[in-house]
Amino acid sequence: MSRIILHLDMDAFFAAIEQLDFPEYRGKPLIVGADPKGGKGRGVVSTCSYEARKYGIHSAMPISQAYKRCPEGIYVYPRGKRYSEISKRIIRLLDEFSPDIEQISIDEAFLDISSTYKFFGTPRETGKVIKDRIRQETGLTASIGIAPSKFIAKIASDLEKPDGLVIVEEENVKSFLAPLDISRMWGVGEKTLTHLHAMGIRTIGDLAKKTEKEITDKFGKSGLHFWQLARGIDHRAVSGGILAKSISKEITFDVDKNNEFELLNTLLYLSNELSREMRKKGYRGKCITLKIRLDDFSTFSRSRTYSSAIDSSNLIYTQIKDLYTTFDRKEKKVRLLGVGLSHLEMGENQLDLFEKATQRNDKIDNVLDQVREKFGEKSITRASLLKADYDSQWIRD
Ligand code: TTP
Ligand code: MG
Repeated sequence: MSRIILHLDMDAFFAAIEQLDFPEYRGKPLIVGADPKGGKGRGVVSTCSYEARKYGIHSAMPISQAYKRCPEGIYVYPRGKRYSEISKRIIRLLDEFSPDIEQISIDEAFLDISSTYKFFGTPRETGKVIKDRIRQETGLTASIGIAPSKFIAKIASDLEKPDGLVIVEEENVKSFLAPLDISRMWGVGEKTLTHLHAMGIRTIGDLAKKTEKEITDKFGKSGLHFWQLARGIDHRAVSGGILAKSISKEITFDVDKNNEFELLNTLLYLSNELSREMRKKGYRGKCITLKIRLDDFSTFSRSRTYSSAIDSSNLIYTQIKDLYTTFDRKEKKVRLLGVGLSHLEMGENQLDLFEKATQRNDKIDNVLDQVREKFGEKSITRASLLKADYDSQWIRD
């Protein structure tokens, strides 16, 4: 018997919550993200209301560009705590519809409803009940896709956004996928798109028609997974449960530190540790946070949100170093340093297939992990870490 997988994704999640809490924002172009500072602001758009999308604004766009497109828009900072609170309520509610649930980001989850939909009628009726319950309990709209696999359910939930409900029956899988633009596939970024277009592949159907050899010759083995998805083959199970909110590592020094080299080295170590735990648990995160406590106990955190989720230690360290160097501690000594990732995702690596640099980072990290697991913590480490011996000071978790 075929499976029935439901994918749910909230509509304009952060922006919809702002419009819910502040009625004066409703019906207006609302942008959640960095301060635009009259067009000179740095940072990016987290998300925006559907009214703002009409101006061509989208997640991860530089905030200065968003401002150019819509100076009359309302710009607000994200309120992470509030979004997590609502996310939790939604996930708790979904739990009533199936024991097999997999949360993949703050506003997205898969449910295997194969054996539970009958309690609510048909799969379509189940989708409707879930949408109604979410609206009643939170005042927000969700879009849902229901299909025989995760891949198709995820595409389906996106097709009629906002407030969508799309059902794909087993017998319609091929005809459903064939005409869809290839850019709708998970993991296809801009560079991959160029390669696919060069091969004459514009739709998912075009990709499905290629032979296995054509795909492996061009993309290597990693291309096979995408080729199979295009042919409607996807046996991945809904698993993993409910997502952690954030993962962080921090240390309090025995003696307050002032030396830049030591502080940066500590951040490198923490980035490594964080990356290792993320990869062990299969998490990636979009929002990176630096925590710093000074010798007078004043505590600061500095965060940035990125367009794609990361887990590699090199990427984490590069970003954290940037946050650290732009923080002015006014010559005060440092008592504590912490590195954290939030806006976590699970499951598929959604980065572009051709982002070679990223893949190389991942590979190096995996080798480090394996050697450490086998021979212990001190067996392998980055050259700069060997220069300092901090072991007694590490506080794990
Ligand atoms: P999405 O589900 O990708 O976007 P969305 O819910 O705002 O809009 P849509 O109706 O198209 O689903 O992401 C969920 C939330 O995650 C989003 O509201 C804000 C946050 N986010 C970022 O902070 N940065 C990003 O680059 C993206 C894509 C999302
Ligand atoms: Mg969403």
